[in-house]
Amino acid sequence: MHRSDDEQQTQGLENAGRRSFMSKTALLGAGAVTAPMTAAMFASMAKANAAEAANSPFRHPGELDEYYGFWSGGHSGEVRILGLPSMRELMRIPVFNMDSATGWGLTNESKRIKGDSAHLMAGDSHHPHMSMTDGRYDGKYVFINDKANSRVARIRCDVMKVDKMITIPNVQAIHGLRVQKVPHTKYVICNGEFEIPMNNDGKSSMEDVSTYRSLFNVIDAESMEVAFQVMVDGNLDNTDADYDGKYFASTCYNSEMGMTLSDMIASERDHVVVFSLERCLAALKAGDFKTYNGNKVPVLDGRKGSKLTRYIPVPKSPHGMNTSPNGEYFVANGKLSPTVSVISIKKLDDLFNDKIQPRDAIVAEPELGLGPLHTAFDNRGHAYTTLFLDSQIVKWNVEEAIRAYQGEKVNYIKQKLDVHYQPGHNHTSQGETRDADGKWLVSLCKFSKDRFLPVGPLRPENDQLIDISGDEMKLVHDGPTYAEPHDCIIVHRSKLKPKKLWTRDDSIFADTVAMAEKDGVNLMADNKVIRDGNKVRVYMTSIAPTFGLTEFKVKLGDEVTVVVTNLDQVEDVTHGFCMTNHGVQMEIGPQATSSITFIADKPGVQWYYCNWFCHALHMEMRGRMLVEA
Ligand code: K7E
Ligand code: RUQ
Ligand code: CUA
Repeated sequence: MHRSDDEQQTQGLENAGRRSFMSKTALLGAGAVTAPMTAAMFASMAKANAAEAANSPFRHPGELDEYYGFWSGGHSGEVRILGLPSMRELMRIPVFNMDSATGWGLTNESKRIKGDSAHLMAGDSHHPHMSMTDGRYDGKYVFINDKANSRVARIRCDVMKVDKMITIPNVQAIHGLRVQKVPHTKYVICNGEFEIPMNNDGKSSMEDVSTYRSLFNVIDAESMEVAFQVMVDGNLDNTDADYDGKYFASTCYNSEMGMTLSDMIASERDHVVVFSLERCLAALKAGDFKTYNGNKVPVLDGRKGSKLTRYIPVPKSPHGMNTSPNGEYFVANGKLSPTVSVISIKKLDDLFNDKIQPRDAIVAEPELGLGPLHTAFDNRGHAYTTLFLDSQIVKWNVEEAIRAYQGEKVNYIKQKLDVHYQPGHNHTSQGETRDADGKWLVSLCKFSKDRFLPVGPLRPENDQLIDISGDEMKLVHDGPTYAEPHDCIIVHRSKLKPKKLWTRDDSIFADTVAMAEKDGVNLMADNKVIRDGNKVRVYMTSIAPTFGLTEFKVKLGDEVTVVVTNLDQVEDVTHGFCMTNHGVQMEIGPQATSSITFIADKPGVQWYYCNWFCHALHMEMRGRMLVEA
């Protein structure tokens, strides 16, 4: 599947392209023009340079990026923030993983947020998507799924930390996730991928596969509770929402309900399920639902023949689902078929009112190449589809594909660009919103093979940046990344206003503040040890380069909770708290409170220290826990 045949030649060409690109930019920077030129030559060159400079991937030291990228960390379980177009990694947000730098998964605050899954330290994040208002990013939240443990988490973009996480009942493996785009993100939608018996209690038959179901999940974005689920035929893969606030669509790759690979790909067609939000809400209101597995989540019946859904047959095993930013089309990507299926959203009212047949909603099925997985869009009517097997991005014109489907002779394919190698998702700058701007495309390639220095059998992936602002796609940057960015979004920096300091009323540590109040402790001033049976609560402040307590005493076997409040008001002065030899570490941001609980199971002197570099005397920022045997 690797393109070893012509790869050397391809790489040579690209290196040449890249060199000339850099030298041109360098020339522009130096302002040097060596050969005499006519005014016309100069004007045309200046224009070309200006266009290139306007979309340059280079950011010089101290220059800020134009976009935030939110990257899934795949089975690392995290989310990463990149700056684009430099592709510099700016931050990591621990989500479903455990993180020793910040104490995510260890602190009491993170355990409360993780709730019933506080004990899980692993995850598989795929699809980060930002909340929207009227089809545009609103900078409030980023939602992400955990395929491994069937969870959904919410990142608060003012502090870039997770503030809610839920485990979805009645399903296994949450895969595709998107948000309602219009009128605003009231709901987050996501797919249960692996079909399971309803109920899955080990008492109902596990042999009779006909009882297995997948559910579509609709989550309230504010409360982060499951509003309702919809039972479907077949499993579900990826999903997206329209720009009218009416429909959601999901791909299904195993309509056969096969339990083995060969069974799963047996039939020639699978389908796209379209959900009517209005009809689902009406059924919910009418009490037209059942519950399963002993929980109260309402499950609507959206199987074939239901008025809540429509099933549109498409070539077998579709994967990605992408809505065009003009709100006209759902595009289902063929994966095993070389085609994508373009569904006209305008025709869905007629489909739901039984005025047309399901296949009548398809307005184009262009043949693009081998292994189409995901499609992104610019603001000029083009679509960009990843071809996993061909290791290419194909740029095509949507309206021309529709004309070709109607029988007109038109070549809708504009360009195929080699990428390195095997791309899954791709994403354009703001391309899943009305603000699609057609400037950048990122191709998330699963393999990097010969593109970087070898680092052992496990290789990085390759996130490639492509300039799509001109007529031709140009590859401008190779970005090695750690396992495994499935998906990303590219958000203009004007949409986000992150805080520089924490505010004391933050909900993330509100419960810890309440605990201190109950103990009569003023977190902003007091340094106190409170004993409550064999539970000891140690409250201390921090201000560079000292902790408010340089020693405290406990008894062997005590359960110790250390609560640190960082009084520093200086931007960027984060402290840490690490108890040596206890696996205890956490971050305390400026003006934040963090807490961590552990058993004092080692007698004698136990040093604690600050593990976030904060001051010239950072090494001296430490104290002793004296543990009496
Ligand atoms: Cu295509 Cu999980 Cu979005 Cu991977 S999925 S690539
Ligand atoms: S997946 S694009 Cu390899 Cu998890 Cu598919
Ligand atoms: Cu405080 Cu380092």
